[in-house]
Amino acid sequence: MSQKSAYNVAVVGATGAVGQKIIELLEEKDFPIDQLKLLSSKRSAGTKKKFKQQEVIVEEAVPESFTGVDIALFSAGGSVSKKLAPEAVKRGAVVIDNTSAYRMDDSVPLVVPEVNKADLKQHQGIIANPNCSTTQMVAALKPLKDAFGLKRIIVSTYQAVSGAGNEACDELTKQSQDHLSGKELHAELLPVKGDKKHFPIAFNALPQIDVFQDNGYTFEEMKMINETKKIMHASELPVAATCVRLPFFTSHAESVYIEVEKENVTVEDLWKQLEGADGLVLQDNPSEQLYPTPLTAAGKEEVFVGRVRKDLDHKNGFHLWIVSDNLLKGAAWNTVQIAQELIQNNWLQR
Ligand code: L14
Repeated sequence: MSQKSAYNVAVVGATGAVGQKIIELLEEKDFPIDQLKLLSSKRSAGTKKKFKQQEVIVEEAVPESFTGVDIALFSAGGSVSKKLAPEAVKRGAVVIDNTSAYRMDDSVPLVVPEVNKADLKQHQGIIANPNCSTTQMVAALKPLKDAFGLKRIIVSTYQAVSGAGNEACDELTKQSQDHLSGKELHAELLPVKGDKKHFPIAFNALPQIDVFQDNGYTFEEMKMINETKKIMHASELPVAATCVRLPFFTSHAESVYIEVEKENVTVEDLWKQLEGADGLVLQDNPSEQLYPTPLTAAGKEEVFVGRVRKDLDHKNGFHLWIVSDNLLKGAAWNTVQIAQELIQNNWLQR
């Protein structure tokens, strides 16, 4: 494929929470599109979407949908990606996949452009977009790792409901209304669609995101652990994670503890690295009560960092608070950024 001026782009999962954001970003960023194909399950096919004043009708995603497609952006769940991403690649498309289906596959680059964009060069047709909680954490820690080295990471997350999709948002709304009008709460979806039990998310906190693994960690926690090591090219880096769902709609927040390798590092040293780093915004001033929150980060592309403190007992330890819109940098924006990088660097070709 020689360098084109416009590309045929398919969005798989076009009616989902992430798919919708991808469509908006493609328009907002004036992505060089020749034809846009919006694809979904059979159930959602026929839905009408707007793109650049034009109506686009969502079609059912089938293997033949990818004929002539240059770039396919998948966010319709892991099983759809497993089934259809190879079909898209077979037909010449480059796939950027937003699910966990291929992330830990050795032949698949797992990329946050601010951290490891050179890994894109090695792609063999499929590129994986990391888990939302992982993406914002590695984006914030990258300049610190480069300047001071990292000895360990311990993270606890405070995650928004929209990560689990539009249905989960509806569940939070309904439960909130029911609670405020004194009714009993019904939980059918969260913590995980299809798991044995469900608990209310409204006015609650759920220490389970995705399914449990044999080691007692949830899959979301293991994704954060394994993906962080892969993206940072640091297979030996100790990482521990606890992932918690809270009752708000947008942006994940994270309390992150790190130990740096370099001695005598100060909070000011960390600020200096974070300030002006690619894709980061430092919001850290206790005297002004300045720090990021899920609401202030919602709708923004950047990763916000605040509450930088030195640990009181471990001389190399620091605490940070990292917040970003889970549907943007955590998903749709990182996906579109990867597509932009592929084009700009002429890396679409295999
Ligand atoms: O791995 O439920 O990309 O919030 C990220 C969002 C898994 C589910 C992923 C959620 C998903 C998660």
